[in-house]
Amino acid sequence: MNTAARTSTVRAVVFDNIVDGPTLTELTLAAPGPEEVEVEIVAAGVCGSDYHVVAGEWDVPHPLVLGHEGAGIVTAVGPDVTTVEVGDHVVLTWAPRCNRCRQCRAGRPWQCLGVVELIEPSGLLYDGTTRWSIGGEQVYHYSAVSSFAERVVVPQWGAVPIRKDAPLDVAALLSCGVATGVGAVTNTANVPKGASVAVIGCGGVGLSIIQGARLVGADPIVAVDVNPDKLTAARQLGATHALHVADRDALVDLLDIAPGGFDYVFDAIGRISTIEQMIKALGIGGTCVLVGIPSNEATASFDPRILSSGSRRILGSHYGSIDAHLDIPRLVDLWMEGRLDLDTLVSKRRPLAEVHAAFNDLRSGDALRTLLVVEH
Ligand code: COD
Ligand code: ZN
Ligand code: ZN
Repeated sequence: MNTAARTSTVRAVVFDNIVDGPTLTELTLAAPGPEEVEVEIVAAGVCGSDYHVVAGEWDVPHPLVLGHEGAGIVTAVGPDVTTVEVGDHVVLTWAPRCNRCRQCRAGRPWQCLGVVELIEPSGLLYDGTTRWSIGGEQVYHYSAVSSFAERVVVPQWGAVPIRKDAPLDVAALLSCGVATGVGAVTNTANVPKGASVAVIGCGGVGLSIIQGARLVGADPIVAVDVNPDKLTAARQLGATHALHVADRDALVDLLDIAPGGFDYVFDAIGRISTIEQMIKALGIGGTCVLVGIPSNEATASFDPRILSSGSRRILGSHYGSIDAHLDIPRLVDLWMEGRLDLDTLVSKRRPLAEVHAAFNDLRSGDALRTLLVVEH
């Protein structure tokens, strides 16, 4: 049933330029169109890609409403919606499959071409328009999520229904960082029990890789970071070894722990010099999984013979190769069973009005994850 008929006024965090920075503003939100749903946001996680935008490092259509991690409750549905109903609890995903493209048809919705070719570059929804405006001027969506807001309109496949007994504030973390990290282990690399694993970079994504490695029974699980606080969290979440690499060569220490090299190494930084070290840390038959995205035009070098002569592999992992509608509810179950720890990842909770402080938490490395909790 189509429950949508109205346009409403909503407070949301808008970003236009680095001088003004992110600003909490009143906007007009149009009703959901065909195959779209309206969601009242309970909480939004502040993740690295939001920071790249406000730091002026990524050029995206603007002004835009920030945020790409969030969870909430469906408040209205547009025509032809088949996936959710009003009242459903949902986790938002920035990969709202089009169900039509070659990647979707091949069962790879995390690589949906509709998202890559239309949603991300245009800042619009699938019909080529935006639901956001201020005084008649259009404001863009961010990856069809824009979760730093009281309410949003998203494509129906951008709202993943989850069980209603799961706390919706913490569930917001499942939108991006946790799914990206755990999925890199369970889906992209399919790490088997007993495999040796090293993870370089223990932010929200790297810590989720560590949790994924613990869930599949990897051993040892070596966490590598420059920040000792991140290593403390890594130990808590399943790392068997922690390497602080402030002024040392991680490679030497890594090979002390696994003299023949590792079965799996994960990069969760996107830094060329560490990626090159990780490739050198691979054992025979080992796999290097690249999760971080380096800066534009960066290139890495490696000796190609180590791949062919030792059956080594380099894999790219985008959004943990997850099918959001299958894997996010599974992650919720693991969390509710006490097997996946999300609460340790939440360092701070702030209202939308403290969005500047929330970005400072991310920039300074003081917080694992800050949740923006929306007061209704
Ligand atoms: N050696 C070891 N650790 C380091 C080094 C170094 N030289 N430099 C930085 N680190 C550590 C930092 O101390 C920090 O703990 C960690 O690396 C990076 O973590 P965060 O908190 O800055 O970032 P995350 O975990 O939220 O995200 C990391 C990514 C690499 C995944 C992210 O930056 C990225 O590239 N995102 C794009 C890819 C992606 O999947 N995006 C999905 C949407 S966000
Ligand atoms: Zn993210
Ligand atoms: Zn598609």
